Amino acid sequence: MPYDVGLKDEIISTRDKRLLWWREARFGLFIHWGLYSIAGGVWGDEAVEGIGEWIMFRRMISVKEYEGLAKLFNPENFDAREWARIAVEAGVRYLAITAKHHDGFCLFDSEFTDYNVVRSTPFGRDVIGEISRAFRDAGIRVGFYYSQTIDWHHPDGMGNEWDYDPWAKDFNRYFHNYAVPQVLELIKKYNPDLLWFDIYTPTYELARELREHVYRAKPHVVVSGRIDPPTKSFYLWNQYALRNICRVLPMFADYIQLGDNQIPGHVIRCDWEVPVTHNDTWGWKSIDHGWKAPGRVIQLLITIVSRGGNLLLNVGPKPDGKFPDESVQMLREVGSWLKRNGESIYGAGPAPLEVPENSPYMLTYRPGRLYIHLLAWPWHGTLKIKGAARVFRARDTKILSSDHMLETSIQGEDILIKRLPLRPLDRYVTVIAVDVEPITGANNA
Ligand code: FHN
Repeated sequence: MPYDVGLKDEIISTRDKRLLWWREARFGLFIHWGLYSIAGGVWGDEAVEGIGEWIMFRRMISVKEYEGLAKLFNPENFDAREWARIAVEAGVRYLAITAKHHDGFCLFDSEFTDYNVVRSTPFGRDVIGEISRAFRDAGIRVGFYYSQTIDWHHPDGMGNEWDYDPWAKDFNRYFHNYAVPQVLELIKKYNPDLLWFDIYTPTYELARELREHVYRAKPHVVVSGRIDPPTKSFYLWNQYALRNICRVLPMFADYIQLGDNQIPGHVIRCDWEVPVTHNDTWGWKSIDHGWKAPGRVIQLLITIVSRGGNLLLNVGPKPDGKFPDESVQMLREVGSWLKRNGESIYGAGPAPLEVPENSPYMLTYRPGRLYIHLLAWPWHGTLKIKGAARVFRARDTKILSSDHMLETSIQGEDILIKRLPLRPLDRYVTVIAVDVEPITGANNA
């Protein structure tokens, strides 16, 4: 395909507009659900190590045997409206759900394969269709995960060399005749707000082609970071390059995707997102009990927003169609914290102020307001925000979730927050909101 420079300029110049809702959102829900959820990390009577959705690869299960799981897919308790209700309660603003993961099974009704939920399971319902409607009705933006490169079911897809002869594979054929048409089909049928690609697209040419197709079909759909070619991982996994990441990424995507559970140690001042597991798998694993407590998830959300990113938090529903109880409980707690403190998260970002290492607080900011997230309670009643007086003049200061007003004073370059209550007001993280006026010419970020 000839390189269309005009289209490139158009795609890049419209990025800000596409990302308007995504930048404000800060918190999304990731859902991995598919045939691997039925296996739940166990094959035969053997517990299989590693992330649950990779079980087919780990055990090199033949396509034919794995296909047998489709006959067992009958989630009697699945209710898309219930999922959407939990998501609203959790305070997430967008969704990314696996329309097709690496195992190739489609949770939507595709005209390009019978290996889909409608045509090859006893359930026979269009899961992606039901979820799209339910989440959209609930006011949550809808995104689809689509594995554009790895497909262990398709003879020409990447990754399955135990069933298929690599000498006979034609990846370009898979990409042009199957992956791209399916992505366009998803856009046409369900009108997503976000497309979430994974791993990478193998070459610049194919990544560009996919990006151009998506843009032509729906200019407003946001495209996630892993559409970009594999060189992106050199930058992401090199801590020195990570400092300058915004100079090279994203390429064809709209924003940068950090590695799974990769929390950067510093602010990244361009658009990025990190996918995070609730336990140690994406797809349901009956034997994985490493759940993160709600307080830990809240701290991760604050850390990520304070460094400029979005958190995409994963849930792996069970084969019966229910979210794990631990995830429901965690989402409820995170949501109730956000009800009290969401102003410091949605539409907020990093403060223009360096936070010294090991500080007992993290900062988020929006023009006119600084939010101080307290990680350790200052029992003596006074908190020092290092260097803040160089950057801001403090005005009204209060505990965000209450009308409890606080006092401030200046000590050298620091701002002191005084008269803090005797104990934390929030069982997770108490947030202080300071109305601030920037000091002209100061820049400490
Ligand atoms: O291989 C996948 C994995 O199964 C999962 O979907 C994660 C989510 O970010 N992405 C890939 C690994 O990075």
